[in-house]
Amino acid sequence: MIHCLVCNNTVEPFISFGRMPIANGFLGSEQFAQEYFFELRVGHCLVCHMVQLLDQPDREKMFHANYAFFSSTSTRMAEHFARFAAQVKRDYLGSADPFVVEIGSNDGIMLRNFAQAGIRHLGIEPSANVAQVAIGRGIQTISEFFDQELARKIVSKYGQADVFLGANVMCHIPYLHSVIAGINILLKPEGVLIFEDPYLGDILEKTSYDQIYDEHAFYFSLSSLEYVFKQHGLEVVDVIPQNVHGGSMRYVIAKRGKYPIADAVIALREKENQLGLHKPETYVNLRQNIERSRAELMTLLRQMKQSGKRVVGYAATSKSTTVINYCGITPDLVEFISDTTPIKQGKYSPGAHIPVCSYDKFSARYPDYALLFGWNHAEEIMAKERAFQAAGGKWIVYVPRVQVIE
Ligand code: DWN
Ligand code: SAH
Ligand code: ZN
Repeated sequence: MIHCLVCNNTVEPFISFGRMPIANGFLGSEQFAQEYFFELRVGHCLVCHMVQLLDQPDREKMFHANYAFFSSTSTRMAEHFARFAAQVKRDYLGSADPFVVEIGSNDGIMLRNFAQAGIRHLGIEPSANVAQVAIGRGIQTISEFFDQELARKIVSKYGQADVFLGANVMCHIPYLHSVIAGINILLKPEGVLIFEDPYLGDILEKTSYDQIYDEHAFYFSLSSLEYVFKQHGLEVVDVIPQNVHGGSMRYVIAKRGKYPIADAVIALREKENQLGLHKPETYVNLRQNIERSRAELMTLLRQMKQSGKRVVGYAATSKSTTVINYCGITPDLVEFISDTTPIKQGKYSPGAHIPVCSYDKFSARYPDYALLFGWNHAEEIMAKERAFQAAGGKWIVYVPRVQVIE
């Protein structure tokens, strides 16, 4: 029996993706023999309805001084976080000398907007290499894992915060209760927690199963989060859907009774009921959709190979590790993956060991098809790759369904 990370009741497994490597574990050939694997399994809690991983590698195996994801690789995401910061400044930083804390601040993509405005801020980023990039940009950052204990130390050194931020990080931390207890200690009585993560409703609607990988311990919905926050005397006061990372939700959380509850919260509760997020059959349905998606993608890739077409991967995302290893995509089907991140180039993809190459290799000799592993950045990527399409190149995408885009 597996116990829920949130409420300790029984979690019902609904899919296993099999043996998986670390999603961001790009590696050299000399490391192949020692590569780490675990079983990627997901379940749904029958009581609090939190969807979660059943096994997660130790945090130090995922977040360390060679972490491969640098947030600022997407210009659209930089714009998104500039808007996010501007809204926070407008709505929540009215006090005399406001203080903003962000966990998972990475290379400073969000906090740079506060640093540039001279606002007191602190980033908490355990992956030392990306934290160092932020520090180099003049963003105050400490390289540690956030939890309740660290929250106490921060308060004694810097005082309490007006706003506590997290983008694509809350869902990464299995010890959620310690994180929320820490946030409660850190926030001023009128302070707010604002965070965003991929939204479970979007994953179900789009079969975007590649959001499921080691770093993502949780797949949040409003209802599962309301269950958790209630236990800590907090409540969700607003929800704002975000058109990033394939469909995210931004949640605004405050101490109980401090802010009015927005109509959007009531509406989303109702929508989640209709979507059946609390029903086990919803997850059986997701599993069937995932299996269908795999079959269609593999049929397509095998057809390409048989007809002698060149297929190359575009963007060596964390998400691609799940797709590649679950579907069984091998270097004979996808020649290499083009990616703009220097630390990934010259290495091999986790598990399947498809070579990761610089962007130049893609543009020097366009393939017939580019398999878009960065489908969440489709707008940004397709806009800058018009020459590829003009030369007859076609895109393969698999979210929300497997299709070729000419
Ligand atoms: O939650 C997480 C999100 C925020 O970021 C983390 N757990 C890890 C990471 O997930 P991801 O790797 O799936 O993120 P992205 O933003 O979908 O992918 C970024 C990758 O795509 C980078 O390796 C850079 C590459 N890329 C590229 O080669 N050309 C990206 C763009 C926009 C491009 O034009
Ligand atoms: N906020 C950025 C980065 C998301 S990637 C963005 O949206 O682009 C997730 C980040 O969370 C990684 O940089 C990772 O090192 C960090 N992280 C993981 N566990 C953490 C913890 N316990 N406390 C703070 N940051 C954490
Ligand atoms: Zn539970």
